[in-house]
Amino acid sequence: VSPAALRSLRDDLQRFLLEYRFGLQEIETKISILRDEFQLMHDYNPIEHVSSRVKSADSLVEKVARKGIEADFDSIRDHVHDVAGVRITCAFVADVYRLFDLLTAQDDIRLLSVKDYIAVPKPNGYKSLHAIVEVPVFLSTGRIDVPVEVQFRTIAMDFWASLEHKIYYKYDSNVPQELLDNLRDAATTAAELDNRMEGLHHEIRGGGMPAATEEPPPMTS
Ligand code: 0O2
Repeated sequence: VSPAALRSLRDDLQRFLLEYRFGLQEIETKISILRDEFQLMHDYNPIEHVSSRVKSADSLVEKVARKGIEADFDSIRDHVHDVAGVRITCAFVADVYRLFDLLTAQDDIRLLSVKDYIAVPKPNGYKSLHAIVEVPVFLSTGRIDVPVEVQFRTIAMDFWASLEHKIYYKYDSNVPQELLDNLRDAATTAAELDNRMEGLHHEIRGGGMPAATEEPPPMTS
């Protein structure tokens, strides 16, 4: 491959990833506005922490191989919907669903799919609410709609997921059964803690915030 061809490939990759970075910025702004408004109007902050990332080239290559799809930009665009990812960590489960509702109800957001691993946890104990949303980004060349994966979870779910992730990598996916059983137990304990803390919070605030949606979002994928 000539240096010119390599340079052109690098430029294409940068442009490709840039679109996702812009999509992230749009979602981050929306979340930050919701957070500020809640703080001001309700003297309450439903969001503990927000982090975001554009998938690394390595992780993208690994996913393309795992999914068995063509390694070209069009195919990645069509099949990999978590190139851009935002994680919103809340104190309470009710806030997780509330944030989901508020974000996905916005006019310019299109909800592409939902995986509710809170209502139906993964067999290993993993809990989180995942949504793939499409957000418009306006470039000099016109509008593009960028998919962004938004993960909503509680602090306890986040604590569990980050430890599980570390263990999974430490054992190179071959985690001993005893550890897997322990992790599942810990997920149950984390869920119990979430329930207790939410109960305490309600007692203190007397229901404080306006009621959250009772129904979990419909499952799609
Ligand atoms: P990273 O490094 O976080 O980006 P699909 O695309 O729907 O075919 P996928 O991508 O497995 O399949 O979808 P899913 O189930 O929505 O999971 C996407 C992300 O959720 C993962 O991204 C993780 O961030 C997180 N996740 C899912 N399951 C688990 C789990 O069991 N444990 C932990 N710790 N995290 C999980 P990536 O791309 O795997 O990794």
